[in-house]
Amino acid sequence: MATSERRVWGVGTPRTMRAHWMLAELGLDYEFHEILPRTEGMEGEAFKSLNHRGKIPVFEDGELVIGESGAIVFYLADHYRDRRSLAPLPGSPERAVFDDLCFFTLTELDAVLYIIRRHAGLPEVYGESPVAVRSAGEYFLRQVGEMDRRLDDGRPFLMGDEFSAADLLLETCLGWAQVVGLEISPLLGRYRQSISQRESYAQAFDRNYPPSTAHLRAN
Ligand SMILES: N[C@@H](CCC(=O)N[C@@H](CS)C(=O)NCC(=O)O)C(=O)O
Repeated sequence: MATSERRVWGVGTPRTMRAHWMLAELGLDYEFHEILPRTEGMEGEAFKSLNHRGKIPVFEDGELVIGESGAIVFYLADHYRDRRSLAPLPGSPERAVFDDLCFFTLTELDAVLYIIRRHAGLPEVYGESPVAVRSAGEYFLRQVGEMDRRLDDGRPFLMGDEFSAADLLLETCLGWAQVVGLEISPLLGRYRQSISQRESYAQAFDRNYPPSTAHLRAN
């Protein structure tokens, strides 16, 4: 496939980081557009024709166009598994555990962080709500304890000895939590530290966070 058939729209946020990081883990070439949330980049006709949600990331692979970062991660892991295994085989018990961890991360951690982002970081768009922000922070810290318990047996990664896309999703949430001032446990801090030393992480980080996005780290 020609490089130009794979394309990521969006940089500067934990959600866009997931697409860039998966592509880096798989060693796939692609083009990307440095579109930031709520900027004029999102108003371009080419982007709008692909995406009516007004959200980044958006990912194209030939005729395929998808937007949810979790779906992008799952698609890349499954479609390109011959390059490298980042998720157990669909239908296997291991995959059920993997899916459980990924959906937990997306619905119990990511979605909760976005409450903080909307109601503390973007009050002019979504309204100010200190109660929602405080309660989301407390909820996040309670729920992320589940990941502490899972890693407490000394395993380096959520699925055991091998890095998987579940780690990629969790790390993007842990980094985001720290940016919004939530204090994760020392164990999760060490887990983050070791995962962020991956070469593919550094590559994706450089793409996802060009200097112009430093102020937007948690968008
Ligand atoms: N559930 C979606 C969330 C996408 C999303 O909310 N993206 C943010 C940036 S991280 C965005 O585009 N926000 C624009 C807005 O809400 O105005 C995903 O994980 O991809």
